[in-house]
Amino acid sequence: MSFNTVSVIGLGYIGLPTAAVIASRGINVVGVDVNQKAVDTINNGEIHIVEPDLDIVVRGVVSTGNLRATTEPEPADAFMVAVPTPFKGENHEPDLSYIESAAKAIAPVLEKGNLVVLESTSPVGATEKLSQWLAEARPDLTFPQQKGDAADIKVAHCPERVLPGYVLQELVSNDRVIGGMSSACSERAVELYKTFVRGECVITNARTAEMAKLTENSFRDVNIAFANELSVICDKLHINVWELIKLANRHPRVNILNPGPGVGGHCIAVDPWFIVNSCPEQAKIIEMARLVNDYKPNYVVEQVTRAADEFKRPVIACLGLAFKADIDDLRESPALQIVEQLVDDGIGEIITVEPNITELPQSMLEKNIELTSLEQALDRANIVVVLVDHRQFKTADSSQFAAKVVIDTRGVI
Ligand code: SAJ
Repeated sequence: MSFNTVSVIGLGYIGLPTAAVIASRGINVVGVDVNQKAVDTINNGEIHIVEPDLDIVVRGVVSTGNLRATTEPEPADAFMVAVPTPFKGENHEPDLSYIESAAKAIAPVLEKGNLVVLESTSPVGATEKLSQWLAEARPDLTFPQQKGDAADIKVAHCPERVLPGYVLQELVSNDRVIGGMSSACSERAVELYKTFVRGECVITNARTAEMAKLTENSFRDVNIAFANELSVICDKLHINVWELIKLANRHPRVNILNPGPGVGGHCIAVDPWFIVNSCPEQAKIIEMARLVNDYKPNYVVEQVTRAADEFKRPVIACLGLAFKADIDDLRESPALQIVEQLVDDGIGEIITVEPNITELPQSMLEKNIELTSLEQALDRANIVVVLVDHRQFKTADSSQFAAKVVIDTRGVI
């Protein structure tokens, strides 16, 4: 009943660390990705994403031959699908096309006794759809929706829950929610996860597992929206929101998160929409939280615009571009959105500081946005906008900000 070969479909921020950790347990792992460049990079023992220590683990498992990447799926005992699940259109409809493509790609190599696990964060019902797509492609095999525990192929959902920046620790230490399409599916999936997870593997059904993941990220989104709403209220009432939240959190049953310039990343700003899309009439708070958080970058732009009105053509230093502290990931970043909006609106001369990158993305270079050091930025700026609570900003000498107009969206100064 052991796993000799595990195939991980999708070698991105979740798939690659998962593949590497399983390979580090001595299991033969075949990683599959449609991106030939990513496949070549991994086979060279290098990585195409940024995650602390991942390069060391990947180099190790590629050199021992435990991890190999390819663009074409091969037979394996288990398949773990870790592909993107974005949304599309105005109604934030989930886009399951990557899951469908993955299903079509692995179906030809499936064999009786195989386990297929969906790891991608998915709307409720996606695991059933995955199983349906597999069944359509392989009428010679039976699937849980037809045969329950007796099916040839076991299918389960086990949502990833790792925090970018701490992926290698959390992959091993976090508890896992395992939702099989039948009990036998869950049990087989637990066997797989037990090969590398030290946390508890808690069994449920596939739909509940899907909803559990969406619930976790929606909970965080709603809590951040509450903090963001408080920050706007506090501005109006001339109260320091950071002090307020610190005080309120001294209550033993209050735990408010931190306001910021908006919610970024590829999870918290996306996943709640899957719930809203399935139950638009019922998911009122969840939808409102999304709207509050999505409005926050506009509010920051309004704040900066008001401050800039006091100058002729101010130099505005924007500190931080990443979507959160101490990472280099600029995707879906509210900080980036704010900077681009300020440039488009022609509000002064914009300079940026992002200690975690060496070059700005093309879209910013095209707008002639400058990337500079913290010292240079503070030297030149009339207005300083703190957009990310990077370590370098938290430890900066606060007297350097004394003569500036400071808009501190993260409360670090
Ligand atoms: N943020 C705030 N205030 C806070 C906390 C976060 O404004 O108090 C902002 C961050 O700056 C960032 C965004 O929210 O822009 C999201 O950051 P995050 O650290 O809350 O979450 P992610 O997107 O990096 O990772 C989340 C995690 N989910 C939860 O903590 C419930 C992670 O465990 C999930 O695995 C991940 O989503 C995912 O892949 O779904």
